[in-house]
Amino acid sequence: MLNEADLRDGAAATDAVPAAGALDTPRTSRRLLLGGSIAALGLAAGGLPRLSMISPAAAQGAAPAAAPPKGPQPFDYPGKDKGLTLLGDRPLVAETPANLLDDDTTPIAKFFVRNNGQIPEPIKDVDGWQLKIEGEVDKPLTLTVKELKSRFKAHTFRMVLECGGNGRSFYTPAARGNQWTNGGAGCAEWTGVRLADVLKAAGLKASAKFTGHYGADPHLSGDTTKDAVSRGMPIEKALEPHCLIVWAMNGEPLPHIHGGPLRLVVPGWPASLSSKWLNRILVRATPHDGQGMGGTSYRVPTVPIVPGSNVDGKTNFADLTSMPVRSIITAPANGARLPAATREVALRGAAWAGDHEVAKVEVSFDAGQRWHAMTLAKPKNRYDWVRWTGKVKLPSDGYFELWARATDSRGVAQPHVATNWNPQGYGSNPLHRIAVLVG
Ligand SMILES: Nc1nc2c(c(=O)[nH]1)N[C@H]1C(S)=C(S)[C@@H](COP(=O)(O)O)O[C@H]1N2
Ligand SMILES: [Mo]
Repeated sequence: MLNEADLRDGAAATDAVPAAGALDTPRTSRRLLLGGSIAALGLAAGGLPRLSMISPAAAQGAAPAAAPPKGPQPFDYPGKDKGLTLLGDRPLVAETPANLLDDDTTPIAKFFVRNNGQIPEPIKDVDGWQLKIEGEVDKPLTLTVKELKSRFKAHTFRMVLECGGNGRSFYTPAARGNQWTNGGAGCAEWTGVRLADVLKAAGLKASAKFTGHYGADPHLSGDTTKDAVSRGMPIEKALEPHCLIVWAMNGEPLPHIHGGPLRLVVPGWPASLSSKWLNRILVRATPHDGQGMGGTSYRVPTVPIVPGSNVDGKTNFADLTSMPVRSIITAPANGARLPAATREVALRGAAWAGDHEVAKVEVSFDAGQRWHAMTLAKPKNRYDWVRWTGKVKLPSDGYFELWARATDSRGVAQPHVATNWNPQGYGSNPLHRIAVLVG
């Protein structure tokens, strides 16, 4: 039963440190460094990443303090941009700061990394890598990458891949898991064959209602009886023409860290469905029960719960399917200092909306009192993100926050604060906020 104490506990938990095991997260650094001005807005501090880039002291010309005691850790990995933020090293997880998502197509070097288990040994015989299709099919198949390439038609689509937990750090109280800001997403050109074509080649039985996906990465503990992650979806989603089994990313062989030789790309839904190092698809009559299915994993309340509640997800919870609408400002960067007397500020960004389309993107420089429409570019194909551009005209020099808000094709906009709190923090999409200082 709900009582006042529950509510107070929830509020008190606001300052809880992130889940054990997480490194120093952006959330932590925000808590240490945010000034009073953000609190005065009455919004969760989590809404504004790394505002500390403009501290009052720095603005007054004081030398910036030596490295803050805690803060985002740079990501040092072969082929990856050092500007990515390390969220955890066991398993290896890194997100892309919004200003590094300024390319129309996210370069591999800037693409976020999320692992649940250990990273498998590099694979030498890429063409010989095998994928099994089993379960509720007439003819179970074992296909090598070479056979996939020769037997089926290849397609290339530019599509967003987004972690189900993207935006998690904006929840109050903190939800369990990697404290993503908005950087658990990227948009790449994926080349491969349609999952539907491969499933049809195996022959779906009338009982084929769900899939279960398996990859070759060992469980974090090394326990060989467990999978690192193994998620699945309804067959209708699997049969969508944009669901691909891919071997190339941005025209290059799929990098090992992104699941090469072979991965699934299930666009619009949590990226945990997009199995890396893909070696088996099980077609099922019943919902999949692998690692990462059930309970509070990738599941959200169908009846909103009190933030901070300790629930098991067994009742009034459903799998997160379409990701919610989200926009990001990719230029200027949060913390940018613009020359004195700058009035017109050119903005660039991206927006996407899971299974839906982006209908509009607006920006406010006065904390949402007035909104200004941005211009949307045409996406290349379904599930591509929308790149947007526009300007705002600032009234004076000084400190401004720029807020971006996207609305999807159903008329659902990003909320001002993360909503529908759940224990593992899925589906958090408050509007994106950056700060700039003019003069
Ligand atoms: N085999 C395997 N596939 C996986 C994962 C994993 O841990 N193992 N993580 C999933 C999750 S939770 C995400 S968000 C995406 C991340 O893909 P990326 O590392 O290529 O960005 O991969 C998904 N596929
Ligand atoms: Mo994820």
